[in-house]
Amino acid sequence: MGKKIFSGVQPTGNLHLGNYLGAITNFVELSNDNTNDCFFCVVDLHAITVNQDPKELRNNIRETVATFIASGIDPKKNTIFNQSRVSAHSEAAWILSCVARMGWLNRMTQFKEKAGKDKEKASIGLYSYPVLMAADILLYDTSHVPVGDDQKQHLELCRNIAQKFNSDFKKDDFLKIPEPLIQKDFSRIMSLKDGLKKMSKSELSDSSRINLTDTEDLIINKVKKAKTDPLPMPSTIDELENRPEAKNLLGIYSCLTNTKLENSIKNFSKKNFSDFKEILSQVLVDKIVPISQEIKKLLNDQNYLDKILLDGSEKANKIASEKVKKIHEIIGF
Ligand code: AQP
Repeated sequence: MGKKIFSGVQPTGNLHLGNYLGAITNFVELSNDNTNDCFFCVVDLHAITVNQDPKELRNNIRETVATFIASGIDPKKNTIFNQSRVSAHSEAAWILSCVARMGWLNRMTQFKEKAGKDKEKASIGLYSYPVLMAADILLYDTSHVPVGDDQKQHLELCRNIAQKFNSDFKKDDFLKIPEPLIQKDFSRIMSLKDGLKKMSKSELSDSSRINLTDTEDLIINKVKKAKTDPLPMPSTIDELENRPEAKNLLGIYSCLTNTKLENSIKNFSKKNFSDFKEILSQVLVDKIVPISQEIKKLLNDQNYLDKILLDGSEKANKIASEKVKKIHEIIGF
């Protein structure tokens, strides 16, 4: 029997190489296995945990769908939809927020990172976001969730919530406990400006990331300017320990060319960063530019993208509303 896959991407613009290598390539691989049943969700309810411009949000929702398709997800074989169209997600999130414990949420490091020093001013949604994520996953009896390494803790919370619900209401296996699917190597792609910071959409500096809509010139320029250190390229894995930028760039190269990190290190050992960067740029251009061009082409046909979301949400709605109905029965509504 195949896997039941669910994963989401926030339509917050600037989808980047981190989203691609950490999550989307995994979505594509899983969706190519016909035995799997895959749900890929544009998580717009998650996006509004921080301020969004309504017009931009609408465009970003379409751009996320276009990115899924341009990366190789077939909308005919997989369910692509946006979360806000399926009201069961918000409903289940409320119910599960009465199951989740404050102590569990207080431990979530992503909230601490995103809220920063000013956590009094962060939205309640940003704090309770992982409960909505748990609802997203649990409504579909998901068996596997492909995510980047930064989501590991949220997935653990989702498992705890499901276990507590099942045990509180003595309904073994009612909420299926999902397994994370995290890339083995380089599950966290770092900023091009700081090898210790995650590559992120919300980072102000555009040169910190390779966007999936970047042109050839932009990619070449960003790689040229990417931070490195003054030493020649490393010649052993141990050397990478204290050289986060070298580790990140070699990791990106290895992921894109399907090369073992050890072999990439061997290939570029003691070379200048500038020689390596030229090769890395070309690899990135070859992978990203066709996706970027396809995204732009798809965005010209908004009706097509809207239809995919409409069809997907109808399918998702049937499954999710049925599950919420059962949850209502269990809890005594
Ligand atoms: N740098 C990354 N490396 C590997 N995987 C990553 N993901 C995100 N950044 C990296 C994975 O991409 C999927 C979709 O992410 P998301 O859009 O839902 O939100 P996020 O994790 O909050 O992504 P960002 O870029 O960091 O957004 P902002 O800046 O808005 O916070 C997830 O599976 C995630 O793990």
